Amino acid sequence: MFEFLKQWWQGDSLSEDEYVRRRAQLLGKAPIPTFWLLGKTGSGKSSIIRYLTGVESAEIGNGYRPQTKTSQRYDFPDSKDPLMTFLDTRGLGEAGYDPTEDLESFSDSTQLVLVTVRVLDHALDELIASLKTIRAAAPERPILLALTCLHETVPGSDISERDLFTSEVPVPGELPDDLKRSLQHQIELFAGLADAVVPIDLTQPAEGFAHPNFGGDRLKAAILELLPSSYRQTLLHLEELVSPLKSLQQRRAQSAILSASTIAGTAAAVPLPWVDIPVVFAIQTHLAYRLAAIYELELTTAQWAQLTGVAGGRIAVGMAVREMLKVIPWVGMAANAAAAFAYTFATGMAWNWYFLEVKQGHVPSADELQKVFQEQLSRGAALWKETDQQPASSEEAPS
Ligand SMILES: Nc1nc2c(ncn2[C@@H]2O[C@H](COP(=O)(O)OP(=O)(O)OP(=O)(O)O)[C@@H](O)[C@H]2O)c(=O)[nH]1
Ligand SMILES: [Mg+2]
Repeated sequence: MFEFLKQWWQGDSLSEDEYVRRRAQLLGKAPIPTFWLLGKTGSGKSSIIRYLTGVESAEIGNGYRPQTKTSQRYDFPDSKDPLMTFLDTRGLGEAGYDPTEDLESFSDSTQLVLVTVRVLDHALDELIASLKTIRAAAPERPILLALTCLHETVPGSDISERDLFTSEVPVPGELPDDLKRSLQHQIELFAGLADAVVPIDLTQPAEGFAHPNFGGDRLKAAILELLPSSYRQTLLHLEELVSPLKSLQQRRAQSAILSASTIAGTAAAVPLPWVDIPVVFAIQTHLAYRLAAIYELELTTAQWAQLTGVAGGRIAVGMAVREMLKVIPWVGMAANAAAAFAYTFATGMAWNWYFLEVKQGHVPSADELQKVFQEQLSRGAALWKETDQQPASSEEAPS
């Protein structure tokens, strides 16, 4: 029966094969940030992934997939609905890391290189040489240097008690002399290679430092500052997504919604208006199935009809455009992308709400569902506007 409904809902717009093909294509173009992590073993790459995603190191380890001889890939939260990708380059520091193969396989798809260096590490010739090659290949791609393990320069004291660092003052005068000297040395070494330098100390809570995620906020702010604006979306809303208050199901549902909305936005970012409507609908249909599966729900025909009737793409496209123009005041290509993003977001959020209600034994009415959809449409439009128009600043960074 599901197959029948699916066909009815999709009409003859896209075959399953065609959808899979188009989605893969779009995924390649979608603004899903990809970070290239470069650093010697033990320099803090995994610690940064753990901090940014909230996922435990062991789980990250299991989620790695080999990418090239020297690098592995980690998709957050998973490769099904990726919101962020990390390429973790290993083998640095062992003689003869050659970034050529890594450059060939992912140079075009990474927006930011994140270099990790222990502040006391002075054997960096090889890293610097690789970094020069990487910079020469794409001088416009930003490179962020994270100087890690700060406390090793001042054994016995806790510099995380007060954060004196700012983006303007990378080496504050009040720091202990040894730390100042080490920082100064690394900053000079990477001059011209790093676009920003962020000193951090991501320690384990058991180590007993006042702030185990010392410098984490500054790291996030620097990443937001350097990323192309269209890629900031996920990062800005990550805190909400990984909120420990939410159940695993809800977090998976949220990331499925955000990921589908981002891909839908990409599908619509084409010069002709609404040229990719079929693919946007197909993305939404698949999102509905994905959400139902996440909540382990079987939909009845009546529920399905109600859902698609309210938030469904089958209602005239013209109406959707009119709705969108009320909340999004601009036209053209960006408006298409914004509309598809917000529309998919609202659809997903309305379904998400519906499934949660059903789980709790309450089947919402069409009016209630419509109300949630409208609210989420404004929210989706606001999310897009926020990332599209505002330059990132440290105040905006999620804390
Ligand atoms: N104190 C402190 N410890 C850190 C910091 N960054 C990493 N560590 C610790 O150093 C060890 C290695 O860190 P990882 O994040 O696993 O290093 P990595 O770069 O992923 O290392 P490989 O996976 O071997 O390439 C771990 O025990 C971390 O807890 C930091 O900034 N401060
Ligand atoms: Mg690691």
